[in-house]
Amino acid sequence: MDTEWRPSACVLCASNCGIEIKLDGRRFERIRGDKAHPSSQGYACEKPLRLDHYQNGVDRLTHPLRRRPDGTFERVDWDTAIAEIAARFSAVRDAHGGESIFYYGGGGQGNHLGGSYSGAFMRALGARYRSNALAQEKTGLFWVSDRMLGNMATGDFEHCEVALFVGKNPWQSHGLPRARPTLREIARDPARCMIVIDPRRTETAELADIHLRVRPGADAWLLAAMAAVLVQEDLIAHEWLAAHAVGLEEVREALRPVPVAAYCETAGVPEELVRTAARRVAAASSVAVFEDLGVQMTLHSTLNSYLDNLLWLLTGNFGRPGTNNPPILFAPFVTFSHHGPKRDRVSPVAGARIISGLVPSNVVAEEILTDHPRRYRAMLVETANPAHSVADSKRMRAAMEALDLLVVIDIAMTETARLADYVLPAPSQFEKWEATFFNLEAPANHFHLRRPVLDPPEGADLLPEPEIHARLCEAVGALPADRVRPLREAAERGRAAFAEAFMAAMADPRLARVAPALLYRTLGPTLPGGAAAAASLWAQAVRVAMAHPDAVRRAGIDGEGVELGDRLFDAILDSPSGLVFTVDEPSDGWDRLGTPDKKIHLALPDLLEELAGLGAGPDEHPEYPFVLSAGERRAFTANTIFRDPSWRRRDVDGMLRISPKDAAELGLSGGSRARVTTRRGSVEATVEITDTLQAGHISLPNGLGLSYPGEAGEVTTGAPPNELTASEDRDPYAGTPWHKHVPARVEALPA
Ligand SMILES: Nc1nc2c(c(=O)[nH]1)N[C@H]1C(S)=C(S)[C@@H](COP(=O)(O)OP(=O)(O)OC[C@H]3O[C@@H](n4cnc5c(=O)[nH]c(N)nc54)[C@H](O)[C@@H]3O)O[C@H]1N2
Ligand SMILES: Nc1nc2c(c(=O)[nH]1)N[C@H]1C(S)=C(S)[C@@H](COP(=O)(O)OP(=O)(O)OC[C@H]3O[C@@H](n4cnc5c(=O)[nH]c(N)nc54)[C@H](O)[C@@H]3O)O[C@H]1N2
Ligand code: SF4
Ligand SMILES: [Mo]
Repeated sequence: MDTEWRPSACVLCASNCGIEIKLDGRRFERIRGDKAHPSSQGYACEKPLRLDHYQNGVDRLTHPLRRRPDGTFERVDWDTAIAEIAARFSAVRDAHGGESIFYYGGGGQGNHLGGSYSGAFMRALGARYRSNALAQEKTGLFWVSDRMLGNMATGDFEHCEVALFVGKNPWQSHGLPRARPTLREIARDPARCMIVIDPRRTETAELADIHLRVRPGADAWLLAAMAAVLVQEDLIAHEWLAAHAVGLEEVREALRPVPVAAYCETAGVPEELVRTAARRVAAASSVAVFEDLGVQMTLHSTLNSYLDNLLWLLTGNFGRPGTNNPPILFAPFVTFSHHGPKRDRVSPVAGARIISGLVPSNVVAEEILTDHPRRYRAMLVETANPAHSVADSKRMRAAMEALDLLVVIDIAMTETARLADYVLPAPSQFEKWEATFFNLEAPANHFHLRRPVLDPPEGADLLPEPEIHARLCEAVGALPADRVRPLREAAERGRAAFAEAFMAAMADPRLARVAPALLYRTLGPTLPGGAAAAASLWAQAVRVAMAHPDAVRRAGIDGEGVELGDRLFDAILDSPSGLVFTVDEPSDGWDRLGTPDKKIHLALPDLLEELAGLGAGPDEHPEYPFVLSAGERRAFTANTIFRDPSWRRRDVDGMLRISPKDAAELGLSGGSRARVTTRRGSVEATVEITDTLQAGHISLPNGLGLSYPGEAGEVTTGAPPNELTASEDRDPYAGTPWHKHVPARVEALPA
């Protein structure tokens, strides 16, 4: 056995904890947290111990595949695949315009390096529209934060006095550094306080000082009541707001008439507890907030995000340690443009609002299944499984089948890959250079460029994503050899010569649009240890150094201008466990407000109007008496990153959770089978009776219902949640789905 511990990172959630891996041949023999990782510092939960099921899954792709007319796949070589794909995308562009080519994905939980190259090929084709999973969870919050702050903010849970989790269960889903020790520290300290808003008594709620056990879907009423308590009891940070915010009067006017007692009743939470929570937030020296899918995927989700932001802004919890601060993103995976010229874009068919460059996932099928002249005709999917993960799988499958061309880049034979005309196989995240762009920490932020841990399997014919995109660019003539050569030569002469030549080349828009691929082909080959895939990071390092030179120097990197960026880039190449790349001064967050007047804009008229019009409560559906949360994070879920069901030690087929009262009424016992039916479809599941759920609320986990080769052929384990969801069930502003609020009924099945 190999005795070497190889540094890498866990790829199962956005925390991307540093890990070390010991190999036995190609098998992951042992895995432990990497103490040298600047963010996780040796912490890891139990899930990465099972990463071998990702790395060595039996449905890994080994060769490029092309669909035959009869629907089966045949192997083709890369030259054929690239040439045919380039020709077919070009034909779609010639016939219908580049705008008819759609891109979905670009990064899962831990792999964003490959996606940083995809824009080159898409821009070369003239494609303009894209989407990914962020457009079914975070875009409502992004839109609100963009308008209020011109940026986003992340909570500092290490230093906060009060931690507020809204529809977020970090004990299971993580998302903050060293989640479990951090939660335990807050729970243990009598001077600190944890407030959880969740209909379920989650593992996090068990640790909380205050659990506001909201009725599913009634967060808007609860959050409105909390914000109203701040205004009506005059608990707001007057001086701070006078110095830093505009629009306070409109907000106070909207919150003054809110009937707190009635709204608490609608929300199903005792009024006194709501007041206690609001007063605790107001009294704290610092409050950090994390809102997640529980409010982002339910009714009024964009309004929820707005009210949630108001809670911490009205109490002055921004721009200090322990509060909420805008992180310096190393490679921005989200852009904020509301206060700039690129605002107010909409999708071509449905006219849906494009937020942070993303078309809502829920409208993609609608934008294809139509005879509208501007419909999407071709699609490139990379590191995503939309046929499974987007609402309304049936409709999504029909849409993908209706395309003239579907190309999928993945490592495994997914539900989406099965529908493709071409499937392009990439090495796993442990077989290539990779990085996460989910660097969301402040005041100190980190970046981790991961090295390959092992080679791709012998005999497999795989290409990393940057190489695929560069070849596709070349095949459509977007990387002319006579323009590449001089830059390549400059790179050989050294970084200073390269920087100068590259900046000059960027004046040519045809080269600028393929900049990542150009970097890969020119700077890439000169990087040490085969790190060509890191080339796009050079441009990001230079950008960060130019925009935030003091923060970079505080992280211990010296220099000025481009040279500072160069040194940062070299430090990244030289830090196999990651490094801190920026350190803020406490007040730096204010400089990063993207509003033109550098003030916080409190009043959003359209959302204040929605607030004023909140009805008597979430609608009831007599035929569907339950609210189903379709996609709960549990100990044994990890999106669709693990396809092999045997990675689950417990909850193997993802049980249907239901309250004791409902189970008794329906004649269900633990371990029995039940059918869940919604307006869109029906699935069967094994029952788990638990008093952590309130009556009327049921839940199924996310990521289940994948098919995987078993001894006797393909086996599908558990219920695919999006067989139950409908694409029109979405937020009116952001188009984000109501996965946490699917009207459903349940029946017992015979044993
Ligand atoms: N174990 C595990 N961890 C993961 C993932 C995974 O698949 N498995 N996926 C990762 C990803 S992609 C993401 S986006 C995050 C998501 O992380 P979370 O958002 O924390 O995950 P969920 O369990 O989907 O939803 C959070 C909570 O919302 C609650 N909820 C349901 N309905 C409502 C409601 O009406 N109001 C309120 N306030 N709460 C409600 C649920 O009870 C649940 O506890 O997790 C990441 N981490
Ligand atoms: N009903 C319901 N639906 C949901 C949710 C829910 O709670 N309920 N949650 C939503 C959320 S928050 C999210 S984030 C999405 C997640 O859904 P998706 O965005 O579709 O992504 P994943 O399920 O994470 O799948 C990642 C894909 O990347 C592939 N992959 C892994 N490594 C590599 C690599 O190195 N290169 C390439 N090219 N591919 C690779 C995997 O094989 C897998 O196919 O699901 C959403 N869908
Ligand atoms: S917290 Fe997330 S990234 Fe860290 S080890 Fe667990 S699943 Fe992996
Ligand atoms: Mo997600």
